[in-house]
Amino acid sequence: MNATTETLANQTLARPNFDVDKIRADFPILSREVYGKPLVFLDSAASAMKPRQVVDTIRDVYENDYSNVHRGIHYLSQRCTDRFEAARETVARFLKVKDSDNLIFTKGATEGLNLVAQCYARSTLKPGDEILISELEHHSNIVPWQMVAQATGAVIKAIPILDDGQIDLEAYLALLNERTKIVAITQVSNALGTVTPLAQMIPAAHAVGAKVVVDGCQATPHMALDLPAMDCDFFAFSGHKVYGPNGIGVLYGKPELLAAMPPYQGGGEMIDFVSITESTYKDAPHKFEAGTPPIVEAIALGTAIDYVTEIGLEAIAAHEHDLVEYAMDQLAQIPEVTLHGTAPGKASIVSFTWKGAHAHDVGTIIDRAGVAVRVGHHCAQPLMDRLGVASTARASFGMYNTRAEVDRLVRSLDDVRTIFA
Ligand code: C6P
Repeated sequence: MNATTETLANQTLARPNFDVDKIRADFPILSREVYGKPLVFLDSAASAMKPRQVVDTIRDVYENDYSNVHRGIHYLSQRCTDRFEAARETVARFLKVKDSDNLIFTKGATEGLNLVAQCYARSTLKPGDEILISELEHHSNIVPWQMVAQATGAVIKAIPILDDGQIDLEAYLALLNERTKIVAITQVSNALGTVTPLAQMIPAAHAVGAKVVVDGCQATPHMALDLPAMDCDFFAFSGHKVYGPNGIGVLYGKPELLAAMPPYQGGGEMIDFVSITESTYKDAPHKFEAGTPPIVEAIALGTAIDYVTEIGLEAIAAHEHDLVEYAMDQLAQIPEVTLHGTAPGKASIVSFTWKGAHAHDVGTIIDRAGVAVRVGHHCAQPLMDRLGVASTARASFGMYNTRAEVDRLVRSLDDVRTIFA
């Protein structure tokens, strides 16, 4: 590291109301050591750590208010139902969705995307209809569409990317036609951090009559969202990436689409009336929430959202943007490193390979220095093919990371150089 970058590393960023030390104090796990070294956790894109407030909510519900929801007339059932539905309202405010009935609790983004594929696409697509998905997609936004295409005779087409990891907008616009029925697109690439140009993509899809399914998994922790302004038809995310528990996620759908969609799971609490041979269903969201839902997880997701909202998504985005820029600058100075994904305005993720070393070796070596990154294909094999690599090392930042931790990452790579020299 040269003198200039060292000075930069020690700068305290002028962000009123954003106190990274105070935030870190809420995440006890960040103070632990691994292999006798202080942990540097750079794997929040896989799953973010949980603040004490979220853990406290989980304990509080189980110790004080726990019961099944929507089923009981007794005090605790009503109390727990109120907290569960209050969490849905919190998610609605977070996404700026007016009516929380348009929000379905799922177990994560994967379930949300599969729900759209099975309940919406499967009953509406015809042979020859086209589904557009981008080369950036996570497998959760690829495989469900393949399953639907196989079942309906629809055809999947890829929206190409440019070499820096941006969507090739021109190619996308050229792909759209009257056969395009679904555009399924991530808002932020989990492997590269690219932010996709939804403001241009969504109106263009609507202009040919297609519905747009947004995978918001990597966006919700990093940027303020306004779904009505975005005008997507469906939007899915996972609670565990936005500092909430795992086992809970949310699917948003436009009301007219949810109303027309059949449920894909039957069971308790999604029905109005059941006889031995047939049933009628409740309205959304309940018709898509068969069985006992992840009650405590949903309530604690509400706490996680309150937590990030209090800090402010704009402040979080600015802090993480600084970390990404700083990390990209530092890593670009290392001759053995190739950065993958250099699109402007990237969110929170830096992917790289090391000349002559497999990403798994890089990850294993720096892990011994206490630095946790994800290595592999990041559940984005078509993207790896497009980049011409088998795998990358990925550092992903949360609001609790610091420039000093980026420096630890960079220093830990000296060990890779030593071993592979
Ligand atoms: N990506 C990562 O390390 P689930 O597993 O349902 O919570 O989320 C799936 C998913 C869908 N879309 C995107 C863009 C994602 O990043 C993920 C999860 C993690 O990148 C784990 S594979």
